[in-house]
Amino acid sequence: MDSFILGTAGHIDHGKSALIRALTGIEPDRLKEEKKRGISIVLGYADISFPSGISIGIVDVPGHLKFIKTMVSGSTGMNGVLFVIAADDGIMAQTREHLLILKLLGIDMIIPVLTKIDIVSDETILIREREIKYFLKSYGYINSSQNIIRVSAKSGKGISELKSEIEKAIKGDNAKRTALKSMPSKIFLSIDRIITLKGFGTVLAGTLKYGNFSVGDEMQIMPAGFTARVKDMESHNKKIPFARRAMRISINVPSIKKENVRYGDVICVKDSLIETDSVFTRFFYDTANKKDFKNRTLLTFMTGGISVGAKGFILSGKKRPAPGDYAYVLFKLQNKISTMSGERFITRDAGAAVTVGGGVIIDPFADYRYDESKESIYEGMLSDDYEKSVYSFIAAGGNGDLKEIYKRLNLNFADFTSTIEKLKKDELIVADGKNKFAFPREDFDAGKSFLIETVSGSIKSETEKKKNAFKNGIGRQELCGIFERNFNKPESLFDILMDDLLYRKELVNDDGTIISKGFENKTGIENLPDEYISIIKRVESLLKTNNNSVPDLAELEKKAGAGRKALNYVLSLMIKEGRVIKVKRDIFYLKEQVEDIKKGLYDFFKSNEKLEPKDMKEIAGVSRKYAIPLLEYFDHIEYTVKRDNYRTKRQ
Ligand SMILES: Nc1nc2c(ncn2[C@@H]2O[C@H](COP(=O)(O)OP(=O)(O)OP(=O)(O)O)[C@@H](O)[C@H]2O)c(=O)[nH]1
Ligand SMILES: [Mg+2]
Repeated sequence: MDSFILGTAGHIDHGKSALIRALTGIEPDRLKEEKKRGISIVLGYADISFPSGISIGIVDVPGHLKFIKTMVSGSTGMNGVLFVIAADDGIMAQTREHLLILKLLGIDMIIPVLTKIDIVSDETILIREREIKYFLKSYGYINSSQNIIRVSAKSGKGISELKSEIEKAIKGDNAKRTALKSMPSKIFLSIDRIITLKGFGTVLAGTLKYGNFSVGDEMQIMPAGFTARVKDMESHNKKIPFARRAMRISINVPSIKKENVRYGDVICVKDSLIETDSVFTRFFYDTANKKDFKNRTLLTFMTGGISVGAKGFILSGKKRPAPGDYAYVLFKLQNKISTMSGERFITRDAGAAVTVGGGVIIDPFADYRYDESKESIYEGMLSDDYEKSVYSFIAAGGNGDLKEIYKRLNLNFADFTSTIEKLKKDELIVADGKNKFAFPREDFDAGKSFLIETVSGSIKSETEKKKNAFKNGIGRQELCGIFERNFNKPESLFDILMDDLLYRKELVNDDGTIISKGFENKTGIENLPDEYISIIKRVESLLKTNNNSVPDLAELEKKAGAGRKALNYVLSLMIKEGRVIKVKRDIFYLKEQVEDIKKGLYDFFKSNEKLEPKDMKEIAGVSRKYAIPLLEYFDHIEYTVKRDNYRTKRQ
């Protein structure tokens, strides 16, 4: 079976199903009711083999106005279409609407077929052919040299000619697809049949639009999120071990309950798709509309097999697109769906009676604001060249979360990862070491300058700096806040930038405060303004006043005549320079005091093995209030080891 799905399209009763019957010998109208009423209601399936060995799947759609939804869902997986017009009627309402839908779905391979030629005159045939050529051209199907195939399903006339035309089209399509390098897509199947078979359980069917997989693989059903192993698989009633793109398949997943699956749910690889209720699109507002497109109009949004209420928010340029205009539109959906970039959609009016437009999903979850200057990036997101599309997703302005970006575009994980590596190597993007976040090179460079300038701007002149010792830099958190507010980029970029700047020593992290390069030597005590120097002097003398029974922090604050903030700042500088040692949260000693005590301990251990609290009291000449913190401090610096209620010297 070759990877090609041929579909039908055209007005009701124009002979679509009869044509499939004549081509394949298979009856596409299986339902009793279809036979009784003589119309198609659901999608019909058939397949056909050609003498050359090619064999393909066929999907027959109903033409009735009421079943447009079915027509849309059937058409999304089609690679080519037999576009059927009955010679007696000519172009009718659903001839137009189906062609518009095919155009919006991006299906450009159509074979026009004029049916029922047995009941009209040769002259009528010529008139119809002229009408059809003109009509196809008006929808942009401009290949006017293309043959319109004349057939009669009744007499069989033209059927063999049609067969060779189909074979030619498939070969052309295959050549085109091999030429495109954008083939490594992820698995995507929109469910169009849900069946329970006695003894087998749930069977889900649809056209495998992209990717390929095998029996035994784990699949996920989105947006519900259930995962299951594929137990068995069939295509055209034959068991198959392996499914390829564009095959019609049904898969047996006994572990999934039928009632948990909805039409239009998507089968994919686990964690490869997002769920969303807001999609960013390029929208075509059909020429046949009478009025301009109104913002926030309630519409029916159809993609794959899904049909959901939606409001369109016009993002781009002209406020109200006129009939025939393209516009960037954000659709807010009433329910969550799963889809991906590049998927097509149709919008009908709220009652779903008329197709008003449709287009292509650029990003199924835009986490950035629309920006007119980025339109070429938005178009790049749809590029067939996946290096370009991955880059464009990163450059669109979101938070750079690569896992989320992967879930939004149609590229399998391995190719996505290698594309990221390639873009990094080409210096088009910058990512963190673990490839969690990535940003375009320009944003990275601009962000770097912004941070360097912000930090150096915070350190004004030497005199100003001296006036306010705390403004010697910016706390990392505060700097991040300034970055997010003024540079309009997310924290993830800030973190990558900061790591890089610190690694290259363009900025310096001074105990959580970010300071400029070259300033690291100017934060020392000798550069402090005089009032701080005097606080330092007072602290030093206060710590010495009562031998080793030093004042605690509260007392220091009282006696040094400095605020808590200034005192803490001064103490942190003294600790950094090694002049003061923090023995406990609120107990500080001068370095020489600690050294004296240590010397006392050294002498003590010459003739003793066990050090008890009473010994420390004696050595340091202090009460229990200080002895215990001092003992713990010496444990902490690994000079002593605690055992039960005494200490020994660490060997
Ligand atoms: N004389 C003649 N009758 C045809 C031909 N093709 C189809 N018909 C008849 O036209 C009627 C409709 O044919 P279908 O094939 O059911 O039409 P359809 O396009 O599938 O209709 P829907 O699926 O309901 O949209 C049937 O009675 C067919 O027998 C033909 O080439 N010649
Ligand atoms: Mg039919």
